[in-house]
Amino acid sequence: MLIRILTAGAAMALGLVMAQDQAAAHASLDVKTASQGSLRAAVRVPHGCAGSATTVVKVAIPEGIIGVKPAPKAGWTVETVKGAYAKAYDHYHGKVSEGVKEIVWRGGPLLDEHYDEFIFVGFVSDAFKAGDAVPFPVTQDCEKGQVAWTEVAAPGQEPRSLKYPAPILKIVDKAGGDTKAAAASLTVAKAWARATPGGAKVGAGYLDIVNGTEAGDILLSASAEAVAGKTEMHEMTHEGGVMKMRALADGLPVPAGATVSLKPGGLHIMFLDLKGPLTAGQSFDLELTFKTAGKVTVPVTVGDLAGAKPAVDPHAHHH
Ligand SMILES: [Cu+2]
Repeated sequence: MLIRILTAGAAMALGLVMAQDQAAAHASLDVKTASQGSLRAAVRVPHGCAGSATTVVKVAIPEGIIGVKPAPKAGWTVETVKGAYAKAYDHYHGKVSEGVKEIVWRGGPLLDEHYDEFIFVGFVSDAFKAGDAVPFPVTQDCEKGQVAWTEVAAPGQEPRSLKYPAPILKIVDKAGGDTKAAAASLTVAKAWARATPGGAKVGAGYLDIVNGTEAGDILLSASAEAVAGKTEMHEMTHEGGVMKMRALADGLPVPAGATVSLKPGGLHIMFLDLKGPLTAGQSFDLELTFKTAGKVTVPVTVGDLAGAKPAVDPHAHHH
């Protein structure tokens, strides 16, 4: 070993450098987590290949990450390798079954003592669920040599034990991914909406708001721009034997520690000026704004749910 012939001081210095390398040496992504929907990430290249300058950076796009586009980069050319996906994925208003599977930036050289980032955008499809760890294998070609950051931890294996780990993107829930809400432990769950008949201009949505914090909060407003021109919070009241509903103009209070359930026949989210029918199986984003927790976006799934339909349908003669 080289270390044997070094002085103690030099060996210590070398050890220190190696320790710093261990902490920051791997190729990585600048974002650690993402939820379903649009993605922007940059591959970080921290050094060359054993001192040699980097001239090629290749990123393999995992199955299920779709609609990928690289950002051009000064001093580098960029090319993509396209191909068929394993299946067709929902992507905004349609389906996609092929796209970019690899990005190759060529240029530089990026010196070993320098650092750079290589940006791409894409879309996290519904092939992933919260908790998934998605590897983005990266290969660096240098003037001399190559480094392949392509190792993926086997089940039960400690990722930190890998010498050349592939950068990992962790998939998180949309609601849980909202840091403000997550920090305050206010969550929204079980969001669904009823399917609507063709010509209907209104629809109703239901969900649970779980306030795990020690302070009361207020749901101030709701928005579902993808499907409705206007979205309100409504409550049901009995007036002279007739059920009526009323917009909660001052918001919907969510007491500390409480779960407020919006369900058929009671509190609900009202979608007005529908842009089209809500069809069973469809999913759309609902953005809720809380006084304290801030914005929380949840996916709403449309069910036909004939059984959940209240005996009296107040919407039929209200709006
Ligand atoms: Cu209503």
